[in-house]
Amino acid sequence: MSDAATHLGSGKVRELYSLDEGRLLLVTSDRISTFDVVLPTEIPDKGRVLTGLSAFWFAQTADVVPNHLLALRDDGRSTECRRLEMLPIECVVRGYLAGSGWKDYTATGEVCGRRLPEGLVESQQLPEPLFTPATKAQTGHDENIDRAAAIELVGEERFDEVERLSLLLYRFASERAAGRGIVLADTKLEFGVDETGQLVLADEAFTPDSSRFWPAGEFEPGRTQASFDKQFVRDYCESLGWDKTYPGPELPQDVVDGTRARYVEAFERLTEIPFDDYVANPEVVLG
Ligand code: PZK
Repeated sequence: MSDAATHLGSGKVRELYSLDEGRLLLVTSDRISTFDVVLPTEIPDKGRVLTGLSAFWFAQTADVVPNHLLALRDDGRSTECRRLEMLPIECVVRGYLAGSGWKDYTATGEVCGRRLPEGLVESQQLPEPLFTPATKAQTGHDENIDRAAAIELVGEERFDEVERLSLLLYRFASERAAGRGIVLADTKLEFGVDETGQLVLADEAFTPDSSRFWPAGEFEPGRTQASFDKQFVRDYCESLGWDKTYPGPELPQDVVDGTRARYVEAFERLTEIPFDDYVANPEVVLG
């Protein structure tokens, strides 16, 4: 890292630094969270998998929308990014009914002010992908908001633009994932605006931390789906009867190894690049 870098902030598993006036450094750790708690045990290479996948999707979608990626560092876990003015909404797209979308639907029959058909079951594929924006909560959970509330935050023109781009990006990534045995149930995208007023895709894109990845072979509507990446961790935590408050449990070696293998498998299925090739030269994901 540049010795002049100053720490700007921390996500649950990532750190953000300032490199200079126009550039940031985003570092993705090997930390893992489950049930919203960061665990004391790391998953080796998880940060590299997430960084490599994100860079892969940025490269694949560069003709759909410009993105913030400037450079992928040799460590495979840090990226230099353009510094943007971030929009104050999370751009969520849901192709399937899970998480807060399912919860809101069972309570109201709606998600983000959009009425859905009656009788849908948990994890069911929606008639078409839905753009379901949310506010960015500083602490606690993001709150789903309707079109009018999102327009209050970003303006109607920007709203229409991020809705169109988010749906295009989701369709692109979910089609590729489906062909490789992964259901991309939903995803969270973040956009910023550059000095010329252009919309730019930022943050991470189509990683298992920003999206729900489900193994297609086990998909079965009417129940909660297994997570492609975190299921061993969840099952182990459930087996302990842990109350899901801080601090979380240490993970045993077999859970660590199995989970690492699932992250690497997701990387290799989606990119069709051997993970060892990425470690040797991260730029292989840039095409
Ligand atoms: C930015 N975050 C969230 C991510 C954290 C926090 N290109 C950009 N320009 C300006 N700001 C951001 C970005 C990006 N990406 C992203 N907060 C600000 C975040 C990772 C770690 F601590």
